[in-house]
This record gives sequence, structure tokens and C-alpha cells, in this order.
Amino acid sequence: MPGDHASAELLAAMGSLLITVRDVPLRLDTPGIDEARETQAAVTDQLSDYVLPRLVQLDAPLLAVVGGSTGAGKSTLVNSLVGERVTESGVLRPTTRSPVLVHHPDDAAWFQPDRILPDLPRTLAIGNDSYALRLASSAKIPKGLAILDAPDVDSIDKGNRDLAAQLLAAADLWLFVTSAARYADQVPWDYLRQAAERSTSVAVVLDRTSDEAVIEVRGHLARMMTSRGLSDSPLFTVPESGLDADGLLPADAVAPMVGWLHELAADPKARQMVVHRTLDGAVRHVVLRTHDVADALDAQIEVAESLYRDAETIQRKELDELATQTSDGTLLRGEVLASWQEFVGTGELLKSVEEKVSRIRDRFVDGMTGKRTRSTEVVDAIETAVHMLLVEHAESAAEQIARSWGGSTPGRQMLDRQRGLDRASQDFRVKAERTVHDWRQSVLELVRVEGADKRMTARFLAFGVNGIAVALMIVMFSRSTDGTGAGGTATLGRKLLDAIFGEAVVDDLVERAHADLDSRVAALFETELHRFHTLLDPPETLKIVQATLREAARKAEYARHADFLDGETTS
Ligand SMILES: Nc1nc2c(ncn2[C@@H]2O[C@H](COP(=O)(O)OP(=O)(O)O)[C@@H](O)[C@H]2O)c(=O)[nH]1
Ligand SMILES: [Mg+2]
Repeated sequence: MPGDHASAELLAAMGSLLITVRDVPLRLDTPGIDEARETQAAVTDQLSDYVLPRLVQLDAPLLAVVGGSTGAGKSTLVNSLVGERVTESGVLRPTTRSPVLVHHPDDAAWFQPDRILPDLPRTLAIGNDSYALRLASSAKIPKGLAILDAPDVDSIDKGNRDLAAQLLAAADLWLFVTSAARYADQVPWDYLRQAAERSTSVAVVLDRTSDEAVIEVRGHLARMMTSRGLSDSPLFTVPESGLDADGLLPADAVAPMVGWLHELAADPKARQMVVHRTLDGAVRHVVLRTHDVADALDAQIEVAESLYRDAETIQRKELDELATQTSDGTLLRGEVLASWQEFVGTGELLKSVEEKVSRIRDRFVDGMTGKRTRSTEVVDAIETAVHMLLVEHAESAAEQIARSWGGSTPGRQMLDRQRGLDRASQDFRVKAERTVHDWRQSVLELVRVEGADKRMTARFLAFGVNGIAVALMIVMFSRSTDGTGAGGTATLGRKLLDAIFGEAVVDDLVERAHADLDSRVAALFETELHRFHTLLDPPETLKIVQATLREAARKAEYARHADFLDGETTS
């Protein structure tokens, strides 16, 4: 970034990276998901707390965040660097305490909540609200520099630890404070390693070190810094000394640091270098971590696909069985068979069908009304039987899917979100009833339309639309049988239909009636399956999210190169 302005490309790329990463759904509890969610949150925070606000206002004051372990002397150091008591120090440690940001009075506007750390509330009062940033202005701090006294990185309170991490992630410069007693601790070094990895600008302060220890400790610490990639970072030593009445260190103890900070504040070019180094590192880092989030989507996609597939396979199997059972004679039993046999009589119907038209008219017109009534009974029996079959398969599908999903952690997690998925939905019976009834109406309509030009024929009149529709249903229910057994009685229906419509038309009607039932049933079951699928992000969507994420990361990396590396020799 050669000038004071970030390019529009970089800004746009970072903006869309923020939105893309923030909105990635990582819903399924796949192995390692906690880490992925943390990464997602860290990238989101880093972009919105620091990268974006910083890119928008590259000339804002340099924000130095003082971090380090408990009791290292951070607050005392901040007060001493500023030259007056601006933040509370002390051995008595409330578990919560607002971090303090000290700035020159003229720089106040830069630290309003719409700027850096936008989600962190601001307060001007000294208080115990740990999740608020206390703004303190002091004329003693140079313009162009702000110092933030952060909570202990190793605080026993998780809220404080998290806040410390969040604040350090928003820093242009870390002033990392350690002491002779603590400088080898693990937690501070975890931070310093991060700083080295991200090329965050950092100065290390060896605080509260006695004259006897200083040579040895300083040497050791310097070697540790070098071996951990921090050889470029300045190392300041603050000798252990008595504090004055305000709790401040003697001026000469902090003079080298104060001098360095004042120089930095006064030199826009030096300040810019510090900012750019940290900013470039932060951008590089969020790009890398974005790829980690994208990687985590692999497992999400895999699991979502398998849960989707399981549910779909089970559902498909139930629907296939249903399609078979509505054509293999399964339904031609019990009430359906009895009422149908009663309706057609014992062979008499068949004979009459084959007799001459005039005679049929003679025989059947009288009985027409009675036949129609009975045909309604057959249809009712058919509706009931089909309805039962639907309910049976819906219950079976739900139970099997729930059992299958319950076999994996993410599947169980989804089931726990919504109770009752091991049963068909509560309104399934009512909806199935309507489905079957609608199908019946549709078969009637089929017969009515196909028979439009035959409506006045004797056979048509004899059986009526209802009676012919019944025959059509019965024939359909046994279409895949060989005509023996229960299907045998359907032969009568077939002959009747053939006589009215002709064989080819009957084949077509049977086909259409069955296809119509299949599609209505499929739609009905679709909403059942939907109950499971809505718990998941569709795998296809997740794949698009993943591709979008990688593309956003790629564009961000491009923009970083164009912006930071053009005109600068550092990387
Ligand atoms: N004598 C002396 N006391 C110090 C020094 N630095 C810090 N302290 C005291 O050590 C305690 C913890 O210091 P503080 O600045 O609150 O550390 P923090 O937890 O890192 O913010 C306080 O009681 C300070 O007064 C120092 O250099 N000399
Ligand atoms: Mg403190």
C-alpha cells in the first residue's frame, strides 16, 4: 500500500470476504467443528474489528495495545508511559474491568464506536463492565498515538482472556509486557508466535527486572525472540523500581520507550510502516484462515449429503413399494374386494356386457340407480384402503429415516432440534385423505372426458361415470397381475372397459390413472421428507458457499498483492 489510501479493490475484497465468511453455515457437529467455528469467528472479528476500519482510515492514530500476563505491570507501565494515572493498577484484581484506551483529546473522534472495534460498547466512566471500552483522553500522550491497556492474556476469567485476544487483534502495534518471572510462560509465547506468524508489529517489554537479573534474562529473552521469528522486534527493558505516589515508575525507567513511541507518533512514514506491516499480515492471515473454513465445509458437505441421501433412499423405497402395491393386487382384498364383487355380481355383468346393446339397455337401465349407489360404496372402500396404505408407508419412512439419522452424531443433533420426526407428520392423515379423494375426482374426470362421446351409449349409461371409474381403479390395482387370484375379478372390469373404450384407450387410461396417483402421492410424501431436509443446508448450497468462500479468499489475496506489494519491497 504505497500511499495513505487503500485501493477500492482491496476494500471491496475485504468487505465481501467479511460477509462471505460470516455467513458460512457450519451447523453440523462434524469432527473438529468447534475449531472451525472459532476460526470463522476470529476471521470475522479480525476483519470487522481491525482490517476494514483500518483500511477505511489509514491516517487514524496508531493504536498500541499493551498485552501480557497477569501482574506483569501492564497498567503501571501504561500510566508511566502516558505520564499520568489513566488506568487502574493493583494487586487486587476484580475479575471484570473495562479495558482503557488512552488518546490525545484531538484524536477522540477516531475511537468512536463506528470506527475500530465497532461491536465493543464505549464508556467514559470507570466501571466494572468488562465488555466495554473505556475511553480516556490525556493531553500528555502525543497526537497520532493511542495506548490501550488490555486485560491479562492468561486471566482466570475466560471473558477477560477473550477480550484480551480481541483487543490485540485490533492493534497496529503490540506492546507485549513480560517480566523476569514470567517471560518463559506458555500463554504469552502462544501470542508472540501468533504475532510472528502474522507479522504483526510488536515490541516486547521486559518489565520489573532487577539489575542482577537483567543481563541474563534479557539475553535469554532476545534469543527466544530470534528463534521464534521476532528478531526484528524491539526489546525494551524496564528496571524494577519504586513507584511514586501516583503509582508511576520513575521517568528514566521508561524514557527509551517513551522516546521511541513519541518518535513513532511524530513520523507519519514510520507510523505507516508499522501499520502496513500489521495490516498486511492480518490480511494474509485472514485469507489463510478463510481457506481453513472452506476446508471445514468438506465434512459438512459430506455429512449433509449422506443424511440427505439416506432420507431420500428410504423415502424412494417406500414410494416404490407403494407404486407396486397399487398395481399388484394388494389392494384387492377385504372391503374393496367384497364391495367390488357385490357390484359386478357373479359373472352376470360380464355376460351382459357381451350381449347386444339393446338388451343391455333393457336389463340395466332399471337397476341403474342401485348400481350407482353400490359403485360409491366400492369407491369409498378403495379410498379407505389407499389411505391406510399411505399412512402405513409414511409412518414407516419416518421411523426408518429417524433411525438412520440417529446412527450418527450430526444426524442425532439434527433430530434433537425437532421432536417427533420418527412419526409421520401430525396432519398427514388429513392430507392423505384429501390426496386420495382428489385422485378419485381426477379418475372420475378422466372417465368423463374420455367418455364424452359415449355418454349416451347404453353401457355408459348402465354403469355411470362412477361405476366405470370404479372399474378403472380396480383394473389399475391389478394391472401387474396375471389375471388370476384376486386379480381375476378385475378381469370383469377390464372387459367392461374394453367394451366401452377399446383396449388401447383402456391401457392408456389405466396408465394415466396410476401415474396420477403416483404423482399426487409423491407430492404428499415430499412434504414429509422436507421435514428432514429443512434441518440441513442442502449439499449443493454448501458447495456453492465453499466455492464462493475460496473465490473471495483468492480475490482478497490478489488485492493484497496489488495493494501492499506494489511499490513496496517488504512482503
Ligand atoms: N515496585 C513496583 N511495583 C510494580 C511495578 N510494576 C507493577 N507494580 C505493582 O504490581 C502490581 C501489578 O501491577 P499492574 O500494573 O496492575 O499489572 P498488570 O496486571 O500487568 O496490569 C501493582 O500492585 C503494581 O503497583 C514496578 O515496576 N515496581
Ligand atoms: Mg492491569
